[in-house]
Order: sequence, then C-alpha cells, then structure tokens
Amino acid sequence: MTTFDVAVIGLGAMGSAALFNLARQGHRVVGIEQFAPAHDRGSSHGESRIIRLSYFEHPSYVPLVRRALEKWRELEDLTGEAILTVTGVLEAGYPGSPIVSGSLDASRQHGLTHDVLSAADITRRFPGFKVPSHWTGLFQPEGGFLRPELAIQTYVQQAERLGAQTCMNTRVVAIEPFGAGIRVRTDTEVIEAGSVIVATGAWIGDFAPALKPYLKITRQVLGWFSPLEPSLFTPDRCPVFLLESEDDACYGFPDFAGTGVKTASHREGAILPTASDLAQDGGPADEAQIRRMLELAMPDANGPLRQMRACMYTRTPDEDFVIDLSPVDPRIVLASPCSGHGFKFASVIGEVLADLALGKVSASDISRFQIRRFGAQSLQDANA
Ligand code: PYC
Repeated sequence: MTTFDVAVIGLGAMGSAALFNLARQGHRVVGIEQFAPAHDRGSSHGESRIIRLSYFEHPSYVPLVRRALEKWRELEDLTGEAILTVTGVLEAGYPGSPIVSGSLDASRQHGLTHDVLSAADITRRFPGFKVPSHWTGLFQPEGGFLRPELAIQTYVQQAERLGAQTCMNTRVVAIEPFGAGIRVRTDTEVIEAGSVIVATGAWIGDFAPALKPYLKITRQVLGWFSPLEPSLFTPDRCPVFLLESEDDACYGFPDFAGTGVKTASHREGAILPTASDLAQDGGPADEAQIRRMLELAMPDANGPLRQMRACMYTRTPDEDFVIDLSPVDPRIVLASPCSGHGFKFASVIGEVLADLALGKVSASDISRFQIRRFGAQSLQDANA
C-alpha cells in the first residue's frame, strides 16, 4: 500500500494541472489515468482550444480567465514550450446574437480592449470572413488558442520531474473514505491518500452518481478544411473565431499547423449513453453541418475536407462547471463537467484544485461552480 498526500484521478486538462501544482508545492502526489496522457477519447484532443477574455457566458468568468492566462504564460516560461498563441478572437453574429452581446457586456464590465465591428469592417480587417451584411462583431486582441495535447503532456512531465508518481492505463474501480483518508482501488492496487481530486471529465458520473441526472455527455465533431485561399487563414490574418447564425454557433481556428482551418459546432451534439461510447465516426451529416457556417461566413475556407474527429462535452444544465468538495466527504474534490468551454481554465483550475485538496480556500472565486445549485438531490450520495 502506498500513501500520498493527494491522489488525482484523471490526468486530462484539469487533473494534469492539479498534479503539477501539487508536485510543485512539494506534496506527495499520485496521478491515475485510465488511458495515456493527451489521449483522444475525452474532451481535450484535436490540436487547439480557445482562450478568450471577454466571456460571453457570463462576465464573472473574466477574472478567472485572466488568472488562467497568467498561469499559461508561467508554464511557458518554466518549460520553454509554446502552448499559447495570441491571434485575437473575432466573434460575429446576427443582431442580438448572445455570443456577441454577451461578449460586449463582459468587455465593458471589465474594461477589456475590444473593437465593435460591422460586417464590412470585419471583411476589411480579416478578409477571410465574409459574414452576412446584417451581422455585427467584436474583436478582442488578447485571446487566441492553446495546444491542449502539449499542455497536458507538459503538466504531466513537469509533475513527474518534480516527484509526482503516475499510474497510466490504470482504471479506478472505487473511492472509499476511511478514518485517516481516502482509499483508491484501482484494477491493480490500492492507494491511500489524505484527499482525492476526481477530474475524470465525462466519466465523473461513475464517481459521483448523484450528479449523473444533471449531466449530458454529447458528441461534438471537429472538421479540418483546406482553405480555397490559404493566405487568408494564416494566424497573422485570421483570428480564432466564434460565429453565430440563427441556427448554429460555430468556432474555429486559423491554419496554424498546416492541417487546415479547424471548425466545429458549439451547439449540442448527439447525446452519448456513456463516455465510453465515443467513436471517431464523423460522417457526411457532420460535415454538412460544419460546412453550412463556412458557406455562410467564410466561403474561402470552404475547401476539401482533410479530416474529422469527435470529442465530448459534459454539459451541466446551466453550462457552468462543477468544482466543489464532495457533499459526502470534503476530502474528495470533484472537478469536471466543463460544458465544452473549460480547457482554457485548466491552468487556474489546477491551482484551485490543489488548494481545495489541501483544505485551503481558493483565492479564485469558484462560487459559480458549486454542486448545491442543482438542488437537494445532487447533494445525496455524491460518491460511488
Ligand atoms: O472553449 O471557449 C471555448 C469554446 C467556445 C466554443 C467551443 N469552445
């Protein structure tokens, strides 16, 4: 039996960042991952993730994303890895689009640098975008994209370098509180720790069954397209984008890796019965959905399809995250459902989770992510 200060279950975005933060503070920490880091069966694969400051979902996310940006830069400085690329973020949509109006609210409330653009302004500034003439937009220069696989690998490698132990390809079968700590049973051994962080993404319901009724796991398909005019879609001319028409909301990235312009719908995809049901099965209907937005707003990007991949969102009813102590045992920290917009926060959530697992109060405001917002039932029997 091995004993640790903290065990981290799930070494995806949030878990790998927590492992690193704990190891960096000198704690005895173990990370357990059912696959291998940066795998393609969850929610953090596919080359790129957005980071944006003027947060349309709610202005209260802005301080958290500011801290996240600082922490990504800190990781880059420490390791020399290029994880963050600033391209700015263009958001555009029909009049009254929640993305554009929410982003504008957040920008104004937090004094963020931003430009409000007409459809014609958008094309003048970013000629790859030819959005419908009645659309408006907003450009925020501070955002861009992160490289998720590199970030996760970097966190795990750095944590190991600092003394963290890791168990890869290891499945956790039970988490059992006992007097002095928490026992984690895996398919090969029993580990004891003072506290446990459960950051298992779409698998969170296996460890917190009371949360399951509130969560929806959806299949989201990503597509990469060879632009018809490649020079318009390089990172210096094409920012990260979010586009909202009356019937879809899509996001995407410039062709920064020679793999094409990547784009996907942010709207709810097909519901998966369990996280293990995700298949890499993008088909013609997925392609057609993604192409509709390219046709409408980025016709010069609408070239041959290079590839499609599928990933998962774990959605809460209000699309806010869950980051909280388990109602059953406060030595268990639950952190996961991020409703498709969590990756950018991994750097700060890693810091938050380390604090919570050590019994501290986080300096970041995480009150929005409490479990009790779902109601009394969610507080019952939250652990397997
Ligand atoms: O993480 O910001 C995000 C995002 C927006 C759409 C999909 N992901």
